[in-house]
Amino acid sequence: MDFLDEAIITAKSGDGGSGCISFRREKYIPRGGPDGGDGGCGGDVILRASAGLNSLIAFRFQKQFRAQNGEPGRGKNRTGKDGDSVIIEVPLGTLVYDKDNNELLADLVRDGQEAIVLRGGKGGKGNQHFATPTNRAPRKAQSGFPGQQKTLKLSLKYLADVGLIGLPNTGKSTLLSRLTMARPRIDSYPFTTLVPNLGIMSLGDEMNLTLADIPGLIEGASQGRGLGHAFLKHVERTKLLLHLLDITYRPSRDLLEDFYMLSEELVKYSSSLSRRDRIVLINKIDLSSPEYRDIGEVRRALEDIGIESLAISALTGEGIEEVREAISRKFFNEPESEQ
Ligand SMILES: Nc1nc2c(ncn2[C@@H]2O[C@H](COP(=O)(O)OP(=O)(O)OP(=O)(O)O)[C@@H](O)[C@H]2O)c(=O)[nH]1
Ligand SMILES: [Mg+2]
Repeated sequence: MDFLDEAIITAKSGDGGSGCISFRREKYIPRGGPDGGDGGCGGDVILRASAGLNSLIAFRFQKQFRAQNGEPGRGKNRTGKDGDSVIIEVPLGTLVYDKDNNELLADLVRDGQEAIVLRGGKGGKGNQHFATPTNRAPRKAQSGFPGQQKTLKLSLKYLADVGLIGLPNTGKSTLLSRLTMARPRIDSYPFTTLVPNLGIMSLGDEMNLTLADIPGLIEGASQGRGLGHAFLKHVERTKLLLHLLDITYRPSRDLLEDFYMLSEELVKYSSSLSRRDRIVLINKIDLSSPEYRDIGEVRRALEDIGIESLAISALTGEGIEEVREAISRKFFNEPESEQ
């Protein structure tokens, strides 16, 4: 599976080059003064967010990064060359922690955003700096300062505007492919989606929203059942959740029960996520039949608890325009809710 959202790497910034001890030697100047240049600075370790990446998979293979050391200073007051920094590209939404103390070092959210997580050591001073009236020929220079080394924990948490959640097989991936250009795998068995998918939904001029489709959740996900709730973190930074209910799913049971069951799993995961703005989408209405619960009734019950719902068919496209409008309203028309 070419997806990974947690990785541990080690990184070291470059050591500074040492300062130089040297004296001027020129024709006709018998005893030249000190001219030892400074050492170059060691390179930094820089993390840079790149919109072209969507997984930390590269770090399964490469786990060690090292910036270049600075070069030593030289005679004639020449400063040593600075070491090259190492730039580590990560997907947008990558959080960088110091693994040893769990301190958050950076949260990279914009394309091209950079964070220097380890600074290179400074170069040592050459003997040109140590001349004094009483010691005009100092045989002394500083050695370079060492770089730093850290074990870093990278944790990817997608930055999506809208998250798609629901039990397995409810049609989340089908809906993502309806609303965006993404073409995730869709199949008639549960747990088709094993890793999150992202898609961009265009709402006219320059108004794009990112949608995240995550693997299906089941009762007990918070205790690790099914694929567990490990992927819920990828919808944690969304503003809106689309919660899919499948009218054909477990027809002997109650659609509302499915709704409450998954809501309960959200509460167990994070209370702030469980309070996130949510629209319920009752999917697969093209298969409506009297054996399934009356959709109108379900919608009224949801309305009673203040939850907006829509009846749709992700397969035929019925109701999809209303979904777009509802999403668009949440993002572009509604005044900010005071949460
Ligand atoms: N009849 C009908 N079938 C649908 C509809 N939406 C999705 N399906 C079918 O339901 C099955 C599951 O769809 P997916 O989109 O893979 O569902 P999912 O929620 O992403 O499933 P997981 O990734 O396994 O959690 C597929 O066979 C789809 O073709 C719909 O509106 N009507
Ligand atoms: Mg899916």
